[in-house]
Amino acid sequence: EGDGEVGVATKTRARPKKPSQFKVLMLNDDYTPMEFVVMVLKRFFHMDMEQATRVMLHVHQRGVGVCGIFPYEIAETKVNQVMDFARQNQHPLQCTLEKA
Ligand code: NFA
Repeated sequence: EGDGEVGVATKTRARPKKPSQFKVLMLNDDYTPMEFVVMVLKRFFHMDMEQATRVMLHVHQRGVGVCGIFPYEIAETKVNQVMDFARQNQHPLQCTLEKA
């Protein structure tokens, strides 16, 4: 080909990858107050009171729940923001990432 590459390599190189999406999961614990979890969901995931309460109760009852699905860098930032905010308030609330 014109640039000296083989056809297969050229086509592969030219096609950008679709950015991977990641779920931000919230885990239940016995100590973080329900009101604090609702505040976190409103503050960092832009949920209204009804949505935030529904997700919080889901996590409380089932052990884990999805806060949202984002590109990797945004998902990781959200996890860090939630964990930092929980730590600052001395709550053990945990969030993790999972490939969507
Ligand atoms: N299980 C916590 C309680 O009973 C509430 C909670 C919900 C914590 C969701 C973490 C996540 N206070």
